[in-house]
Amino acid sequence: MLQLFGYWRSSASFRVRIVLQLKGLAYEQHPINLRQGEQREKAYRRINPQGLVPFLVDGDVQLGQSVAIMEYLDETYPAYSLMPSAPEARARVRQLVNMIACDTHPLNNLRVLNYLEEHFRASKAQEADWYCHWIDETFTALEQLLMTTAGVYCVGNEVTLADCMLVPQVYNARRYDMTLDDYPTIRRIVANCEQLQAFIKAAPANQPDAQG
Ligand SMILES: N[C@@H](CCC(=O)N[C@@H](CS)C(=O)NCC(=O)O)C(=O)O
Repeated sequence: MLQLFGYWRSSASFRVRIVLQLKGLAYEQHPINLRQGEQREKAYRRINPQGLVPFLVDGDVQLGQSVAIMEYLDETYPAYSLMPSAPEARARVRQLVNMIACDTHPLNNLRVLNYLEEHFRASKAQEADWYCHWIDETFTALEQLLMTTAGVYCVGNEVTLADCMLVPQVYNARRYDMTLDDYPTIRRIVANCEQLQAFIKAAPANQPDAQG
């Protein structure tokens, strides 16, 4: 069975859980408690030297990085494909994926926030400002782009990897009480995704390691 090392509130783990659920793949979860720093311990670094979640084990295949994992799953388990077939639409999905994976999430990761606090004495309020600033930057551009690409979902009327990225990023925004009033298209797409069982089952609150 597939093995997923992750954490309930990790948005990168959430992305992978959505893909697993959409494809109906059975998997075993191995929670790594990020708040307790388990990701940095030797035992976990032996599994993933980068000390980050998620991490997937599929037999002999051992893989870190959520986007690589999602693409691997999509290519290895093609039922319920999460990429369109037309090159332009595929590129569009990748553009949206990268806006979140490369230009937003890394700036707001736990280790980045910890570094701001430890090395620059950032207060919790400054950290929140930083966090929301980078989400706003991307969501402003994303909103414009989605107005031209979206149907029911980010690109047309089928769920793609872009939706598997967007919903966890909106989860992060909500954790910081962002209203998302300026992003009606993002809100509409996320509401559509959140009707699907796969997104509900993959949601942080529904994970075995979820804490109140
Ligand atoms: N680019 C990586 C990012 C992974 C990542 O940063 N995961 C976060 C949780 S969402 C993590 O493990 N953080 C631990 C830390 O910052 O110490 C991916 O997409 O998998």
